[in-house]
Amino acid sequence: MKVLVLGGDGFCGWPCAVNLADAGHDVVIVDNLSRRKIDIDLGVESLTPIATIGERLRAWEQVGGRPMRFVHLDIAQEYDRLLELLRSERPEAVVHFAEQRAAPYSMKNSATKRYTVDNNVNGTHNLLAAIVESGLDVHIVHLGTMGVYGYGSHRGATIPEGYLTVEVPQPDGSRFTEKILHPTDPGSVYHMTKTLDQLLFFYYNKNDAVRVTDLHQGIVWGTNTELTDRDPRLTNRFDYDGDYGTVLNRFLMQAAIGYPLTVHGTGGQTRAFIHIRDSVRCVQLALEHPPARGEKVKIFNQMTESHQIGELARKVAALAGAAINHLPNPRKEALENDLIVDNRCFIELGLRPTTLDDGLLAEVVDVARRWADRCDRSRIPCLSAWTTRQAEAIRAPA
Ligand code: NAD
Ligand code: USQ
Repeated sequence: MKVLVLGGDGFCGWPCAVNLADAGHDVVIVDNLSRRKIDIDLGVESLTPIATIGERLRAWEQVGGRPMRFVHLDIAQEYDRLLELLRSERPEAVVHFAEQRAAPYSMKNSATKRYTVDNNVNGTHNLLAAIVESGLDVHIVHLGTMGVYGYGSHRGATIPEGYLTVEVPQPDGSRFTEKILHPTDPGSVYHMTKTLDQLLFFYYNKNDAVRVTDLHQGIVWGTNTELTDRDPRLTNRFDYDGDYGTVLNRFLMQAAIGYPLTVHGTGGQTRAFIHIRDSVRCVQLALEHPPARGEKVKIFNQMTESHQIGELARKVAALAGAAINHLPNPRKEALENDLIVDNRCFIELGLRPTTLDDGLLAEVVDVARRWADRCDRSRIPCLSAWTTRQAEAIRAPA
């Protein structure tokens, strides 16, 4: 099928695009390369050396991949070009990765908060409005986040796949049951934009019958897939800096260079995880199992394991002989939370998860140690604070 991959030059989008091309789909990558520009602005680089998008596409063809095309376009700012692209390409599906995805970056200052809201909410809304204006029946597969459910206490309850069945007591003592979108509880401006995306999908699905699958993805770890390993120019990015690096990949890189693992607070926070190989597979499964016209938004929890951050640090430390450092937490988040997640939809569609035990050591040795000399240690600390109180705590002498 013809698929537009919005944000297809990014960490999740690039391996997804090559996987879809390899599976025989006709892929057009759409990206404004803003992620590469943010690296330049922040003065950081991916731990792995990454080729330009032009080099990536040439390399993909040279290793025998089905050719992909690239369109440089800002989906949040260039509505008319986006509409024209939909009209000329007439895709059956659009995979939407094109958002500012780092919580710490979104909390740096009012400029990054405003940019994150403008970019993410406008981009998603432009896509929906353009699909309606084009008159096409396009299936949107959107990368959302597990963070929409929030990381307070769920009191031991299992988080369902998007919808919650509630019983509403009436004044006369009777009750009725209703299926509602799970209440949202964002923990950063970035996560808040994802909760707004959910409402946009809900509305356009109700009003215009736009077909949407929203993937509530956990933290993605790992770097490459079998396909991006085929040629060094296909290598995926690996973020380790305090703004864009996510916790498990940061711990792996820190262990590889002998930097004490940066656990925020007690490390009692529990989060959901998924390997990049499984993330790519899930997107393909979602594309190949679209909702029917008129069906409500499909929501899948795209995660395979939950772990407490402190436990994760101990696992990586034991594996690679690293020390652990408990730091003041720059984020305003619960000291501890429970996280029991229903992820049956993907398992029933045939996902066979890559577990931490399968993949951790290979990631430390093959990627983090291999590129250790490219790491700028001064960029490891997380300096983006959620409130002035957190900012004072991280600046206070140890
Ligand atoms: P990324 O920053 O590496 O990739 C995003 C891509 O989108 C970049 O190439 C960027 O240039 C592009 N982009 C951003 N705004 C754009 C715009 N207005 N127009 C066109 N292109 C634009 O991020 P990622 O890690 O690949 O994440 C992709 C998606 O998956 C995001 O929506 C993110 O919220 C979601 N997600 C990521 C993770 C994770 O751990 N990385 C976990 C859960 C969900
Ligand atoms: N943390 C540490 N030490 C670090 C970095 C992070 O203890 O060095 C802690 C944080 O305080 C937090 C947890 O680890 O409690 C997760 O942080 P993270 O940066 O790995 O993940 P997060 O900010 O939640 O964001 C990432 C992606 C985002 C995606 C989200 C999925 O950047 O795009 O939406 O994971 S989820 O976490 O399920 O909401």
